[in-house]
Amino acid sequence: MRLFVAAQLPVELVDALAETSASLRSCVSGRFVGPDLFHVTLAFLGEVPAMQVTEVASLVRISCDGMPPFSTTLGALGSFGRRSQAVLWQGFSAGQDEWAELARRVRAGLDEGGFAYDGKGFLPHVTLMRRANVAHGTLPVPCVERGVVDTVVLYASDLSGPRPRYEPIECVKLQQDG
Ligand code: 2AM
Repeated sequence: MRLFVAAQLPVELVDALAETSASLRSCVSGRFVGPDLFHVTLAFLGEVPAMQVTEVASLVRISCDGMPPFSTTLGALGSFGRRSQAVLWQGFSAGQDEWAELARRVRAGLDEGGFAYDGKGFLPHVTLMRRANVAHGTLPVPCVERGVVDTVVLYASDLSGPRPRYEPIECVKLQQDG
C-alpha cells in the first residue's frame, strides 16, 4: 500500500484554504486539489507491504504520545518545482516549532521501526494545486486563519482513479501527557 502520514486540518483552516483556492481559479491554470483532500504531509513512506501496515500504524500512534494539540496560522503562498508546472501551496506563519516537532516525532518513530520515508527536509505546507502555471502574473493574497491541529492520520493513497483517494488507516488524537 502507498502510505503517508499527515496532519488533518481543522475546519476553520480548510475553509480559509478553500477560499484561497477559489481566488486562484481566476488567475492560475493547473489541477486543483479538492478541499476534502487538504492535509499537511509529515512523512511520505510510499509502498509498504500490506502485512506491515499495522506496525506502521502503531509506530505513528506511539510517536504522537504526549504531543499536545497546537495552534497554527496560515501564511504565504509558495511553490515547488518548475514555474510552468509547479506545486502551489500555502504555508504557515505561526506554529512552526510545533510543526517541526510533530514531523520529527513521526519520522523518529518510523526510523525506530526501520521504515524508510522521503527524507526531504520538512516544510509544513498544504498543496492547493499541482501542475500550476505560476510563470506569469501575480498571485492573489491568501486567506489567513488560525486553528488548532489535533489529529494525525496514517493514510493509504489510491492513485488508480481519476483523482487521488486517501483512505484513513489510523487516526491519532494529539493529547497532552497526564
Ligand atoms: P505534498 O505534501 O507536497 O502535497 C500523498 O502523495 C502526499 O504525500 C502528497 O500530499 C504529497 O505532496 C506528499 N509527498 C511527499 N513526498 C512525496 C513523494 N516523494 N512522492 C509523492 N508524494 C509525496
